Amino acid sequence: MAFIINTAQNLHTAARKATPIAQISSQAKFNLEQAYAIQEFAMQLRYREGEKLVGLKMGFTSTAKMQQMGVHDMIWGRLTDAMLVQNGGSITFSKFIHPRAEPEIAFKISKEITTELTLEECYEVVDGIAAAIEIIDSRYQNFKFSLNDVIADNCSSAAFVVGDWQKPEQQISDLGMKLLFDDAVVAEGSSADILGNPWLSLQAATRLAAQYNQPIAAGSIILAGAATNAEFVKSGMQVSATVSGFGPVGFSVV
Ligand code: OOG
Ligand code: MG
Repeated sequence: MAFIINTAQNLHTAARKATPIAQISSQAKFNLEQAYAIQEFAMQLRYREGEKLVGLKMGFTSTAKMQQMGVHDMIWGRLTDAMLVQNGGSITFSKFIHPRAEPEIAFKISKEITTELTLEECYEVVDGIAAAIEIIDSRYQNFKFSLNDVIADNCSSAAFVVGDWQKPEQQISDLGMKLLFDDAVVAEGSSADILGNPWLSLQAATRLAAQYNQPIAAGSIILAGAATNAEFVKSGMQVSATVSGFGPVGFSVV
């Protein structure tokens, strides 16, 4: 238990001070269950400082991301109100260690979810879909980690921006997705790269949330995972993403 508490505290401090730490797995052996326990404990530290859980994010749901980061499995993390950046707003570069942006799709949940849902049941609990950008910022030096390291670090979650919500009427299984820095496309993919269909990522989120006793409240936001590589942002930049058929989403880095 001391290992879990100390590690959670170190990760929390690293995030607050924007100062990276060494990979945990280079110093200690720990398993997947312990990794999620560290994540949960570190979240308790955020909640104690007043942050509120507003949703969940899925990670490594595309092969592009798995290959970029050298990992082999899906992961999930927690999003708080303090991470939510207004669409068109800004992030302060100095509050991050080495932030990267990635284009995503977000779901808005209309009813509390406490059990694993089927794909058909997922359609019944979503009342909005939007283009989104996730800003990830590993608390580990050089953005290097094992699967358990990144889980413990709340899956590198740091900030996210969501575009205008649209009713979940259109097909989203094969939409063009782009990430742009100052109007130049820096990464491009398709929503089909997200497990073949982003709805399957939401379904996986319900399975994992149920398995880890994390209810998904009505009003929660679920990020389905990036369709492309994540790219490093710099201060002074305008970052945006497009998902065809959806409204634009973007922010500036100051
Ligand atoms: C972990 C987060 C992965 C995604 O969308 O695949 C993730 C990382 O790459 O640091 O958010
Ligand atoms: Mg992501």
